[in-house]
Amino acid sequence: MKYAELHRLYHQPFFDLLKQARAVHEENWPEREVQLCTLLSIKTGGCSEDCGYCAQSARYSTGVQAERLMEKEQVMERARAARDSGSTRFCMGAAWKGVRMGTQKFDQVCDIVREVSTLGMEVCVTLGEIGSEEAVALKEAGVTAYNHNIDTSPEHYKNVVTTHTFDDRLRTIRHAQDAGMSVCCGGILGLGETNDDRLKMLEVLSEFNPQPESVPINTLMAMKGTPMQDNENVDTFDLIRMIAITRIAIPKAKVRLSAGRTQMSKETQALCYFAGANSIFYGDKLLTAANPRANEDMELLRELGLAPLAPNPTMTAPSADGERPRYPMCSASV
Ligand code: SAM
Ligand code: DTB
Ligand code: SF4
Repeated sequence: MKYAELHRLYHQPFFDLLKQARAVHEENWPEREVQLCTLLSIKTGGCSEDCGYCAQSARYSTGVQAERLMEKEQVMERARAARDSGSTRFCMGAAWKGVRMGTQKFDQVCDIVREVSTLGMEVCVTLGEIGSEEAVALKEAGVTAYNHNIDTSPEHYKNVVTTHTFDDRLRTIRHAQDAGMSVCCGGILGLGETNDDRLKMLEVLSEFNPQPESVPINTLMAMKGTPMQDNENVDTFDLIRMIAITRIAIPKAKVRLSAGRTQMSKETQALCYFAGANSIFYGDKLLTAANPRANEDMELLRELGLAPLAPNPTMTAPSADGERPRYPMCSASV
């Protein structure tokens, strides 16, 4: 969906936008279900990149200790616990610039993925930049979705990260799509961007072919020691509007209300569910930061008459419509 249309829809009166998003949501997701996804940081901290929001960058003193890649058995314990608590997706994150075929760490990750994929959950990984070979190997090992966020608009990206470019992000996404993995791609609100930047980010996401299977909408968790530690909080209505417009622009995606829920009231989260959010990170921890307690999330879903989504271990990646551009389409020049 193009920026001009997104802009028009976004700036309707709040309830008109919500009503429209709700209609799209009910048409595409009539089941009143919310997917529960568990995150695990399998390799924490010490990252060479300078993403201005991230507690795991080695450039900032954030108090996050760099750790080695976790052993397979430890990961399996956490994955089994996630499945037993009702999660249908297990997302493993590594604080790397990227990872290359033929390295020990890549073999180790593939080995972990092979084993986790036997548990019947969707398997998502986020390992930074990958090439086409790595993407194929990850898909073969059992990865169902690759998470790689564009985070903000093409124009604002350079104000957030300098060690890689927006185009680098798009290239990795294309490699994941070409290998037949679903793509989980979204962004963060609160990086000093304007409303227009948010809509331009959404324009890029919604012009992917195929559209992302899931779209995480994070709100900045301002990490002490990062350049963004004092950023202003995201306005609640802006967040709800963003969820709504994402639902309209990418109707078949899981829209995941992601980082930052510890700061949100039950009422804010309820409005996000109403506007089209149908997935959350579930469990007490994100990668390094806190998340609401699992029993509180379950209680909220119960109060709202929503239910956790049933498992779908056979998830297949959506296919592209007809001819598609060589890279996910990005209308802005970057
Ligand atoms: N290194 C990989 C990468 O950059 O793609 C994977 C891990 S990275 C931590 C995954 C995503 O988490 C980021 O793209 C960003 O959207 C989100 N994230 C990281 N730190 C955050 C923070 N402090 N607040 C909100 N979202 C955050
Ligand atoms: C995403 O969009 N959000 C998740 C997941 N993908 C990897 C990560 C959120 C990280 C929040 C900050 C932290 O835990 O350090
Ligand atoms: Fe590294 Fe990813 Fe954090 Fe950027 S967001 S510093 S690439 S872990």
